[in-house]
Amino acid sequence: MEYKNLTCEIQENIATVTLQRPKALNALNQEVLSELRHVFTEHLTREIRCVILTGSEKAFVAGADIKEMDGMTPLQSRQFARSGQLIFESIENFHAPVIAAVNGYALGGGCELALACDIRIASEKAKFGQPEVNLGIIPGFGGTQRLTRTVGPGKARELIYTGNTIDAQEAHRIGLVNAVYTPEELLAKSVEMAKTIASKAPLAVSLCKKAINMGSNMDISRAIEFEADLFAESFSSEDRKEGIEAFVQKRKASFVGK
Ligand code: CO8
Repeated sequence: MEYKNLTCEIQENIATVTLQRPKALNALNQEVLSELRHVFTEHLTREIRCVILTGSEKAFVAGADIKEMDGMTPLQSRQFARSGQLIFESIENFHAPVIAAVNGYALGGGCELALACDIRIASEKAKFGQPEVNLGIIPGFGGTQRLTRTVGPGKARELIYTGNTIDAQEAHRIGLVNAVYTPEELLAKSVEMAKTIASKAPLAVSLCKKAINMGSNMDISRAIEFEADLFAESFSSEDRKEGIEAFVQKRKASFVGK
């Protein structure tokens, strides 16, 4: 598929997906969403060990496309919300970690997209918010749930009810982002983290992601039992044999992802 609204560059086993609709601040219309779905579900293969998702020019994503939403019936808006939610779930459940390198505005659906990623790293210029109440609507791409699970209900309620925008430092303070860098450093620091992740046993990383994602929706006793199941799965891998042998032989492990 030829993408009109994003680019996807792959270097070794790290993919960088850049949203490229700068004239509309990378707002998510149906075409952008469909390209995002394609890249995560069909284009990127099992060889990929980490993905960096970022935006071109001054925005990460300024939200769902307000102009496109304007013409929708309530039923169409529900279908649009639902299809976006399923695409975000495919990012959340992608086999390898996804780092959101938030370069600028991450508002509404843009903040929700960043929340569907495993880790958020922000530029000093990034701005976050759920401004939907300014438009008479609510977050519809998972924001009421993922923001609450990420920063806790107190801060999530404040951001969602007021529609206020916060800067990168405040997003860092409340745990919405892991780190803040200058705009010039953002991608290099994201690649550095991606390379660290990509150097680890890929199946183990993938199972960690599954344990965290699925376990957080279970009660604690079921969740830790689920962790034991996945632990046994990692224990039966070739990479476990290699990792432990390499430790004993005092050499660097070479992982194959099996
Ligand atoms: N949708 C469509 N176009 C947009 C959007 C958007 N979300 N954001 C910006 N644009 C467009 C502008 O209309 C403008 O286009 P044009 O040049 O043709 O007039 C262009 O991008 C540049 O924007 P501005 O001139 O406004 O740039 P500024 O630097 O002055 O302002 C802001 C930047 C503050 C980010 C401002 O553009 C803004 O407030 N944007 C809207 C932010 C917003 O409200 N986002 C939430 C949208 S709702 C949402 O995301 C719901 C998600 C769930 C949907 C569920 C499915 C139904």
